[in-house]
Amino acid sequence: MSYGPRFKASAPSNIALVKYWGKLAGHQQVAANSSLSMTLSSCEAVTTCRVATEHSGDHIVTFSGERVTRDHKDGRKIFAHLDRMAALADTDSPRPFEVDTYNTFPTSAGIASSAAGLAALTIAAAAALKNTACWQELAEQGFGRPVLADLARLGSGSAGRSVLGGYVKWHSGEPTAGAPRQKIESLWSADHWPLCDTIAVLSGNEKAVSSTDAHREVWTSPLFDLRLATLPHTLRVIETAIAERDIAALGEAIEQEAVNMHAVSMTAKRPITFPSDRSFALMAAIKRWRQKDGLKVYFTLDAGENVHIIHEPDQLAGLLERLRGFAGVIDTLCDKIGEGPRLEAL
Ligand code: 2P0
Repeated sequence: MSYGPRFKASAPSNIALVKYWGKLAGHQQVAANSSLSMTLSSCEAVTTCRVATEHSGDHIVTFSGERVTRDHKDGRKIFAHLDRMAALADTDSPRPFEVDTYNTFPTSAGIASSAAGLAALTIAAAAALKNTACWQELAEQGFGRPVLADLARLGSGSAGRSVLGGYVKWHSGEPTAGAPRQKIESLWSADHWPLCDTIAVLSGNEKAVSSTDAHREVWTSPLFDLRLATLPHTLRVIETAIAERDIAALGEAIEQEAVNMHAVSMTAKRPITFPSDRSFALMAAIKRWRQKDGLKVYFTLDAGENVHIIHEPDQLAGLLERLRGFAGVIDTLCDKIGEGPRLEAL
C-alpha cells in the first residue's frame, strides 16, 4: 500500500467543570445538557496519520504500540471514526488511513482519554485528507475549528471540546435540518485565568463501566430531571465565576456539580459508582485542607475514581505536600489549562 504524507496532531484531554452526562435519544451524540470544560496542556493524545493513495484495504491502527482491529475494545470507536472521516474525502470512494496513536497519561481511569484521542484523530485525519498542517488552509477547505470540533463530537462527545483551547462550552440543543451541527466554542483563552488541574491518580486500572454505557443509564435516575432543570443556573454561576476569576465561587459550584453528576449515576436503575472509597476519602480531605489550613483547592471527578483538583498556581506546593502523605495516591499528574491542539507535517 502506498500512502500520502504523514501528519501529527497532539490534542489535550479536558476536564469538565459542568459535565456532559446523558444524550438525547434519536440523535447522534447530542448532549442532554450544555457543558463547560477547561482544555488541559500535558495530558494529551499524540496521533500520526496518513491516507492511502489507493481505494482498497482497511485502516491500519496502532494504539500504544499495539496493532488494534475493528472489533478490539480500543479499536471500535477509532475505526468507526476513521470510516466517518474517510467518507469526507473529495474522492469518489473512501481511502483507508494508517494511524499510530498513544496517550501521555493512563487510559480509562477518569482522565478523558477518548476526548483527547478522538480530537487528535479528527485533526490528524483531516490534515491527511487535505494534505496540509496549516489551520487556515484546513478552514478554507471546509475543516475550520467549529467543523473539526463537531466531527470530533461525533467520535466521542467530550472530544469536541478538546479541539479548542481555554474554557470551552458545548451548547447542546436539538439539531435542526438547517443547522445539524452542535456549537462548541472557546469562551475564554487559557491566559484569561491560568488554572491548574492536579490529578490525584488513585488507580491506573481501567474502569468497569464505560462512559458511553453510563450515559445510557442516566434517564433511569429519579434525580436526572432535577439535574437538567438546575443546570442552566449552575452554568451561569460557573461562567460568572470564571469571568470574575473567583476561585471560591467556581470551586464550590464545581464540587456540587461533580457530586450531582455522580449522584445521578449512583441512583440509576443499574447503579454505577465511579468514585471509590479512596476518592471519597480524598474529597473529604480536600474540604478539610480548605477549612483547617486555608488551602484554596477544589475537587471534581470524571467517570473514574481519580480526583481532579482545581486551583490557582500558588496553591500547588501546599497541595503536593499533602497529597504525598495521603494513603492511596499512587501518582500525581500536574496539569494546567492550555491553548488546545497542535498540528504539524512530518
Ligand atoms: C464530560 N464525561 O463532560 C463527562 C463527565 C465523563 C464525565 O463526557 O459516549 O467518553 O464517547 O460521547 O465523551 C465522557 O463521555 O462519551 C464524558 P461518548 P465520552 O467530560
